[in-house]
Amino acid sequence: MEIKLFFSAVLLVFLPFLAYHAQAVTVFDISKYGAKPGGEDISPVLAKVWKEACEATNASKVLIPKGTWYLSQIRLVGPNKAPLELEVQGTVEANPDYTKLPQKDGQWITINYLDGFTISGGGVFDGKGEQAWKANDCHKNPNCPKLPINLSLNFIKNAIIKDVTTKDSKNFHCNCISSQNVTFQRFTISAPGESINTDGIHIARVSNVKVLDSNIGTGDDCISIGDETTDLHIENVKCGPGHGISVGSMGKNPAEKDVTGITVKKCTFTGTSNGVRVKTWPSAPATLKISNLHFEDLTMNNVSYPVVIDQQYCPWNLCTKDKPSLIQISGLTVKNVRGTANTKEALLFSCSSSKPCQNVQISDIDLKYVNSIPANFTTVCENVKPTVSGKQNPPICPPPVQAS
Ligand SMILES: *C1O[C@H](CO)[C@@H](O)[C@H](O)[C@H]1NC(C)=O
Ligand SMILES: *[C@@H]1O[C@H](CO)[C@@H](O)[C@H](O)[C@H]1NC(C)=O
Ligand SMILES: *[C@@H]1O[C@H](CO)[C@@H](O)[C@H](O)[C@H]1NC(C)=O
Ligand SMILES: *[C@@H]1O[C@H](CO)[C@@H](O)[C@H](O)[C@H]1NC(C)=O
Ligand SMILES: *[C@@H]1O[C@H](CO)[C@@H](O)[C@H](O)[C@H]1NC(C)=O
Repeated sequence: MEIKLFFSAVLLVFLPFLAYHAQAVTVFDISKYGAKPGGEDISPVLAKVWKEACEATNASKVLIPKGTWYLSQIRLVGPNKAPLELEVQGTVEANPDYTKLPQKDGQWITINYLDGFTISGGGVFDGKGEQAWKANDCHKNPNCPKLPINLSLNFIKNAIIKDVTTKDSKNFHCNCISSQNVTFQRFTISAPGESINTDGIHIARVSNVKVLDSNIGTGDDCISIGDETTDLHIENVKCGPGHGISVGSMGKNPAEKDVTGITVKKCTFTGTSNGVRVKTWPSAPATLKISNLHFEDLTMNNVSYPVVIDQQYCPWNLCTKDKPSLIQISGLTVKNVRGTANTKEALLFSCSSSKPCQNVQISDIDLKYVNSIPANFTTVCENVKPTVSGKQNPPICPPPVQAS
């Protein structure tokens, strides 16, 4: 009886181990299913093997081997029945002419409704964006042509995106929307600084997302964070060129939901216009709360504005500033920020007059002006009373200078 029990226990402990080893990963190598490198569109073959891989009841892998592959456009949609990996060893190229996408209002590569998904392989998604940037004036023209996103991940759970590069996307390089438990690791994004509106990763309506050990250089925000984001952890990311890591812009849509739990840690910003930034529009209807933001151990190399809370965000005069933002920011810690800045107002805390920032703690700020320290290197503080400790270079929220 006792011995039987013992053996059952042993079996229980080892069963998962045996099952793991019995399951071979089925590999769908697109080159073995008729895809050819060079100019021929791989999307029909990729769509076909993707369907099979999703149906597989054992773990499977879709492999895009070494070589240069042309992909017109694709939607890789689940559900998947077992863990599924997309291994990209080669370079996958888009058509340089974005008007040639078969689905005009679609993205280049859309990946939806997967649970237990991995992208890996060390390969490159090359969005061939150069022509499209010239057409892009969306930052100032509401009727601008809508450009495709490079890699659009939506409704993804328990996923890892690692060791891939996206290059010269026509618009946002990558978005990750309505997803849970997604880790981006060693994810490289590159586009020239002059490319317009090519946010590196746009993240919104997600929980438990991590961006780790990644290198992001682009023409807009390295990472932009939209509403309904909870528990986002960004660590060891190098950002530049670009506009930094931004929460928002927020406020224009009354349905926007709260953002909470954003950590940006051990990141380096080089030659960017901002480091970390929160931006909300004035005279805008949304009343969401933005809370628990932790910006710590950040290195700035010649950054214009290393830390920015801008509740009067109004670029290109696209708004009026007569009414304050209705968005409450609270629970902000800014800790151990060092390096160099190239504007005199290196730190900007411009909170809303209707919802002053609450529970703000600032410690160990050690920034130098990139050339020499001008007498008025300072912090702008509006509607905020932070708790300050440690180093204060520049002075944090100094009292206004008395007119003599
Ligand atoms: C490429 O960028 C555009 C930007 O609009 C985005 O909408 C689209 O989802 C992206 N495609 C992929 C595959 O990310
Ligand atoms: C799928 O896994 C089962 C065990 O779970 C195994 O018996 C079977 O051979 C596997 N099939 C393939 C195609 O690998
Ligand atoms: C998150 O996803 C990873 C990768 O699929 C998985 O190993 C891990 O168990 C998931 N975590 C949770 C809390 O579900
Ligand atoms: C700092 O950046 C500015 C542009 O933002 C540039 O003009 C300047 O040369 C840079 N200085 C150094 C020392 O890199
Ligand atoms: C800071 O000092 C410079 C001269 O060094 C001056 O041109 C500038 O107007 C000053 N800025 C402010 C905000 O006082």
